[in-house]
Amino acid sequence: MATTDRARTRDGWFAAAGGAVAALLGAGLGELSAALIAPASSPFAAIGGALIDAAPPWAKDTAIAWFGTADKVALLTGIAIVLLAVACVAGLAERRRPPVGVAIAVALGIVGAAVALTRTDAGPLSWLPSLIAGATMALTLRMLMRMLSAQPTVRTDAAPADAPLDRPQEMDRRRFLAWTGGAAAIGLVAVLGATIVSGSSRAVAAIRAALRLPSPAVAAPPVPGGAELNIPGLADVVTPNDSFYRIDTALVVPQVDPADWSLRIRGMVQNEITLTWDELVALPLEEGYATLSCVSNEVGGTLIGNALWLGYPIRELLARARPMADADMVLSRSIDGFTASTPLEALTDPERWSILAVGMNGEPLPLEHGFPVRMVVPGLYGYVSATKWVVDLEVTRFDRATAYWTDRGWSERGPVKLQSRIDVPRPGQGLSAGDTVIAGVAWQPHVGVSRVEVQVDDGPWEEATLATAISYDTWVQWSLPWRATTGRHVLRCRATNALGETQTSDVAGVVPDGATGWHEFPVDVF
Ligand SMILES: Nc1nc2c(c(=O)[nH]1)N[C@H]1C(S)=C(S)[C@@H](COP(=O)(O)O)O[C@H]1N2
Ligand SMILES: [Mo]
Repeated sequence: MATTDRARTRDGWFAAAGGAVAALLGAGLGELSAALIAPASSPFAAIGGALIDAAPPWAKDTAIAWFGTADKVALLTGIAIVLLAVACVAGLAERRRPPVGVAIAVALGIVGAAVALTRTDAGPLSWLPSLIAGATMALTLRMLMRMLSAQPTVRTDAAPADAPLDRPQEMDRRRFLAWTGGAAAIGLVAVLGATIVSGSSRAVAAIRAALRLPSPAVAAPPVPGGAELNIPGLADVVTPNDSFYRIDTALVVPQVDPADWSLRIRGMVQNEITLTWDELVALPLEEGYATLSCVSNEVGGTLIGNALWLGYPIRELLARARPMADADMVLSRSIDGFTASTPLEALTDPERWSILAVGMNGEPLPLEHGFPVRMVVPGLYGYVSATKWVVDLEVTRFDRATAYWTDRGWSERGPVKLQSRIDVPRPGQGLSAGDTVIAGVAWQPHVGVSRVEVQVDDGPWEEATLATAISYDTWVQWSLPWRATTGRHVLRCRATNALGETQTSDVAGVVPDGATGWHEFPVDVF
């Protein structure tokens, strides 16, 4: 009896493993065919993208809070785990009650295909990879489970408990294991192949690497000598591209060849415009520093960076397009369907350096920062202004159109709030008593910062020394010497902007239009 039971549990494990392997093979061939057809049609990317778009705002915040910029890896891992669990269930079901497992596999394929069809960046064949994945999984499952149930596991004759299993049955198990192993190997090779092939959409990376941007007609003045305080642990005043925060809804970074890129300016305009890459870079480009920040940046958070951008003022293009008098918004659209609503006046204002950017810190935009063209609008959070891979500007009205995040509970307008952050010392860091320094950054792009004050415990607010700001469009570093005494101390800071307004102590979360409150935390001095 014991042997029969053992054989039954063992076959249960085999069935679950067979399900998992069938799913691996299906997913592998699905991803591989997607890589060959179009990266955006990857079943994983389509489902992940749909989940991102459907996620309520709190889910987005939690994902960013838990995983930071690894939120996409976490999401894909989550999808893989769920798929694996469903696959194991499908394996068990197919062994017990065929063709239930096959039906589950087919259903997975159909769901994937349906989701892929709804993606805005879907090509005409976007449904195919998911169906290939589902069909492969179904066929593999059927074949493997047939081998597994070729012989009844529960023998009706009363065989002695320790009798060896029948030869033919053992043969079937061996065959099952061999085929399962083979399918797993092919699945892994397919996944590997998909990674390599989709990497060959590195074609665009190669195009970017070979690209030479024109020199600016209007160069940025050099960074003032006193702008970088060079304090270890303090954020660099100019953020290098590879450490610049990245936030977007794109699971697969859009691959846009500049030769195929064009921008349409349309909607409530008297003169619709189409601009190609060659036309854009032939215009007199301007260079300047601007600080970009995310509305999801918590007080003290790091979803902010400052870069040297190269671009062309959007106001010049809008002047050519001639917006109608009653238009008040520009809905910018990315090639992957993301949209942002920017007040028209922020883009036409001669005082605001709103640009179509092509360069970042002396290079073409990195792919994940919007290559070949993105928007940058100093003073507005990224979600209402900084559209990456931008291909369309629709002049419209706030009461006629809403943007991606507005549809998900965020404010339709997002001016950047006055903020300051302590970088040195770190929260919770242990310090030795004596002379040290408190340092950080403060910002309200397009307005500018005039003062930063620091308070230790309940002591007086002390004015920090501001570094030289690069411009009112950038953040500014600050520092204050501190004679640290033994014990636990709470540090806090607050900024005052160029208009004389002091940063509010009122605590607000990031939804719907950006966090407020003072950055404060304890440090232990020994
Ligand atoms: N196409 C596209 N552009 C986008 C987004 C996006 O999801 N898709 N996110 C916006 C948000 S919320 C921010 S904060 C900035 C971030 O730009 P970065 O990733 O270059 O730092 O991009 C903006 N542009
Ligand atoms: Mo953002």
